[in-house]
Order: sequence, then C-alpha cells, then structure tokens
Amino acid sequence: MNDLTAGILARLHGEGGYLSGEQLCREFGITRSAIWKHIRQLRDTGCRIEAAPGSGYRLLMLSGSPVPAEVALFLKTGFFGRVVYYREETASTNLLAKQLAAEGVPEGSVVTADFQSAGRGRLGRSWVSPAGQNLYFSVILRPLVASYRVPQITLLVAAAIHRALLDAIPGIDAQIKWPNDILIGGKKLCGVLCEMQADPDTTHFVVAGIGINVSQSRFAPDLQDRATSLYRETGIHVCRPELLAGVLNRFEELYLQWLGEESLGFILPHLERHSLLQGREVIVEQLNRRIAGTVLGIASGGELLLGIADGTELKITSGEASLGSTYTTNL
Ligand code: BT5
Repeated sequence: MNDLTAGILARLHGEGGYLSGEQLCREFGITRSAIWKHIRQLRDTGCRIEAAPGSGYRLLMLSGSPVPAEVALFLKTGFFGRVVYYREETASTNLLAKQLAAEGVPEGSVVTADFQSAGRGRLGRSWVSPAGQNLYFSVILRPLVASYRVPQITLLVAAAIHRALLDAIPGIDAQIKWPNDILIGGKKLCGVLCEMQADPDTTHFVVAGIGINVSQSRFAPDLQDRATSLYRETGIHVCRPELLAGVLNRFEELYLQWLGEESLGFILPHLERHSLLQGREVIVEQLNRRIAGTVLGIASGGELLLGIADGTELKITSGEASLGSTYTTNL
C-alpha cells in the first residue's frame, strides 16, 4: 500500500461519514479513476468501503490486520511505529527485527506479522502464532544507557502493554507476572521476549518482541488450560492495529521517561499494584537452583525481591517464578 492509499484511508477514517469522490480528487490532486483505484486496493486488503452514488465513499470497517496504514490511524507517538515493516508471514518478528536493526533502521521501527512460522519464547521455547487472530510484533530500540539497565526494558514493556490493555478494555483484570508475562485469571495472555546485540561497553540495539493473544478462541491441548486471549476473557474482538498502536503509544511514553531516570522507580507502583506475584509464595527456578520464598516486591532495578525462610531478602535478577502451590515449569 503506498502513501497515497494510506492517506485516503486516513481521510475516510477521520471523516467517519461519506466523502465525495470530487472532494477526494481535490484534496489528493488526482483523478476520479485514480481515487477508484486506491479504493479498490483498500478493499483488496480487507477494508470495507461503501461507494454510494451521489454521496461518495464511506469506510465501514478496517481490515483489522496490523498493516502500517491501519496502525498509523491510531498512533500518537513521535517515533515509535512511524516505520512499520509488515509481513503476512515470517519465521519470527524478532529475527527479522534483529536483521533490520543490524542494517541500521531507525529506533522505534516496528516489525509485525500476521503469522509466525517459528515464533520464539525465552530459552529456546516457542511461541504459538496462528494467522489472522493475534498480535506479534517487535520494536527496535537503541537505548543510550548503561548496559546493566537494559534488562529493565522487559518490565517497561510489560507495564506499557498492561496500560494499553486497560485503555482498550477499561477495568480488565490483567496481571503482570515478573519478568515477562501478562496473565488473566492465571492464564497467559501475552509474552515479552527482549533480545539485544551488545559489546561489553556498547548496546548496539535491543529488540523488544511482544505476542498478545487477541482473538484466538481455541488453543492446542497443551496450552488450553494455560493460555487465553482477550476474546476468550471478554467476548470482545479488539481491533489489532488499534491495540498495537496503543501499546506503542504507552511504550514510547514510558521509554522516554525511563531514559531520563536512573531506574524503574517511577513505574514500580504500577508494576507492584498489578503484580500476580506480589505477597505470594513462589518458587523461582534458575539454571542451577530453585529458591522458595515470599515475593516482597520489585526492586527499582527490576529484580524480584524475595523473602526467604531464614529471614533474608534476595534480589532475583533472572529466572522462572511460579506460584508455590501450582508449580509448573513453563507457564
Ligand atoms: C515468552 O516466552 O513468553 C515470550 C514470547 C514472545 C513472543 C513474541 S511474538 C513477537 C516476537 N517474535 C518472536 O519470535 N517472539 C516474540 P516464555 O516466557 O519462554 O514463554 C513461552 C511459553 O509460553 C511456551 O513454552 C508455552 O508454554 C507458552 N506459550 C506458547 N505460545 C503461547 C501463546 N500463544 N499464548 C500463551 N502461552 C503460550
């Protein structure tokens, strides 16, 4: 879709009602047959546009795919999402984003796909990514901060998604599970995978990958009891490009604030208020050990604060935390 087609979509979306062919011709400086060609292209992408003789064109429905022109309709950002690479299918948006980042695309560029054939979770796990239902996207960042702060980005993303979910569905009871998940009713709705390329003293780029189950209604048996979607929880089909833009709007706001701060302190109250683990008995599994304790909070550096039986307080930087009584390894 070229800029002119996207411009016509934005104009129709902004208008809400009918816009005459003549007016569109005047505004875009093109002929009636050229306008018609762009309308056909928009219809081919799945937008429903009515053409009424005497009244003109009216947008009835967006395609709902996270294509750049539709994401742009809802963006309020300065630079996040101003460049969007959309693929109908890709192996993993994180993989493609890392390639593009290495080629030098600007900070805030986003890679998104309708379907991932090899969507990735942490530690070599996979992310189930069927077509036409969910969001899979990666944001390219070039943060000029000390390298010890980079892992904080995962929690920043989680907070941004959580806020965007509340914007989309006020009152939704989603919870953040340290360090990278969002759950509803104990089931996973969303996962975050941050990857980076760095030298000992320079972070070249960070790719923040986000998967959100939006409209998926059925899951494979192994995920059926552990995964959920916004549709399953609320019966609402949230508009995917609108939600993607909503996350970017919230994320850019938090990211810019975070760059100017020393820590995650400014967002801790939100993280703790909506933390699934706050005050709960958990087991944290790390590569070579398991630690049981009570979650006391999140530190300003993003670590999980764990009170253990001998009365000491541990700062956990990485690992898989599970609620003590319902222990599962790969939630
Ligand atoms: C994550 O890993 O939760 C990070 C997921 C990040 C996915 C995004 S999509 C866009 C971008 N491109 C990518 O290739 N990845 C990112 P982890 O904490 O390791 O959780 C993975 C586990 O979640 C799996 O082992 C399954 O148990 C479960 N899982 C897999 N697919 C799921 C889904 N669609 N919904 C809920 N749970 C899922």
